[in-house]
Amino acid sequence: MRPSRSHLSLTGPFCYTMLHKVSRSFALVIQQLDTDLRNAVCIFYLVLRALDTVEDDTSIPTEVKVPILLAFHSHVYDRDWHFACGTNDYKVLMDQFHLVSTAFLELGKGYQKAIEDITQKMGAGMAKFICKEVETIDDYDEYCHYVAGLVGLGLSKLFYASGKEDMAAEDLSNSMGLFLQKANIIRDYLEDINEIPKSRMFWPREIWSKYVNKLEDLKYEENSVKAVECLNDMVTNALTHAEDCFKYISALKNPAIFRFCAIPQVMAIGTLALCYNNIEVFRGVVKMRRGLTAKVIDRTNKMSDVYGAFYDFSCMLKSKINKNDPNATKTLSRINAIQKTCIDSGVLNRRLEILHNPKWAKLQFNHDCPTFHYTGHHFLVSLRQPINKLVIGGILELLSVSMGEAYVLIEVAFLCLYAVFLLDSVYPIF
Ligand code: D61
Ligand code: MG
Repeated sequence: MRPSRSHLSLTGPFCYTMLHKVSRSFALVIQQLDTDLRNAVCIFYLVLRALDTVEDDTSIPTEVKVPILLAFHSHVYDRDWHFACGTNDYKVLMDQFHLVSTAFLELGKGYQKAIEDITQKMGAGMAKFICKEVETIDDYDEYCHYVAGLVGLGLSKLFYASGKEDMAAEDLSNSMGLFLQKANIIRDYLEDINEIPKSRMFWPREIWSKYVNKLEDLKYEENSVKAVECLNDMVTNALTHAEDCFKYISALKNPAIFRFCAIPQVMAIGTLALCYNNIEVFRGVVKMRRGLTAKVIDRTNKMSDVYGAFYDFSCMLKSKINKNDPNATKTLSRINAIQKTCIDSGVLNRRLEILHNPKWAKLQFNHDCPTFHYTGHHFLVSLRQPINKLVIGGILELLSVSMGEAYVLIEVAFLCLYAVFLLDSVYPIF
């Protein structure tokens, strides 16, 4: 008999190449897990991505699609099963699906069972929502549970099966997925509404109907004010999951698993901060820049980094709240709750001491900018490294300022630097 590893060594290169092609963000974090768990998570990803390719292909008729979604969990055991759909790299994944099944069959039985179970539940949930719209906020949470909360549950099972982690609570695992999925659904409004041949709608009617008559009306220029208010309502809804994410992440023991879980969550709060009050969500693609993404990946290693990043991103979000927004109070109270958790953790003490030093009071600039309000304070909070082009670029992007407005920020940056010399400060970031 051949040793079980030999198959994986044949299909392994395909699976990792495929992973890089179909996942812009997850390939990097999956890659840094330890071997055995890395293979399981990679196959888990590819199986679910294939299932999602079926769900996402709006050209497949419902009566064809639903049975495939329902039976998908059994297709992973069948090396000959094949269904052509999707486009570009997703099409290659579907065409070559037998290589994914082959790799799946090489995994340990514990991993296989966990993947099968989640695939079955996700397929059933997706099938349910093929014929049903996301009406209420409960529907929205239910849909997000199927497509992302279940991934959180499955990953917790895989971590436990690897012997590296304790079993996490189900509701916390679910929240990990909901926070990521909601950030995606918010950011992808335009892409989903413009989907051909049929638009895809995940924003719940219970939220958008407060602002417009049809979800697609949000993209028209004459509804800009309502669109941004609706967007802010959606972001406020997503923020409720942040605290469960802290609980989940802080209980992790293995450093590689920690990074794997923490990095996407930091990116999600970054995406929410970027999208908040930003009309560009309805005009084109709003994404964190590569440089900022690279920094998040590089600097998310321990719990204090997570609290620090959530604190910084929520400061930026807070600085964008317009007091005339119908949900301003609600958004502010959710931000304050997140910041309180970060502060109460105790790991930010050194930073806060420095920031609350009275000498910084002199740096409370209040520039009237058309798209946002900020103070020198917020600006300082976000600087953890020496000022350089990347940092300034990242901050401009996060605050969604155009180059035309940038000079104000750059001026503030230099004033801050100047003040540091004047006041002979030892602020550790400089
Ligand atoms: C820790 C670390 C990663 C986590 C986690 C906890 C909990 C949940 C998740 C990742 C899942 C988050 C999904 C958020 C992104 N949304 C999508 O990709 C949508 O598809 C959902 C169905 C397929 C899910 C596939 C998946 C995703 C991430 C994984 C994974 C499986 C397995 C392991 C690790 C991460 C979205 O896709 C379209 C697109 O954005 O391209 C959609 O169709 O709505
Ligand atoms: Mg999908």
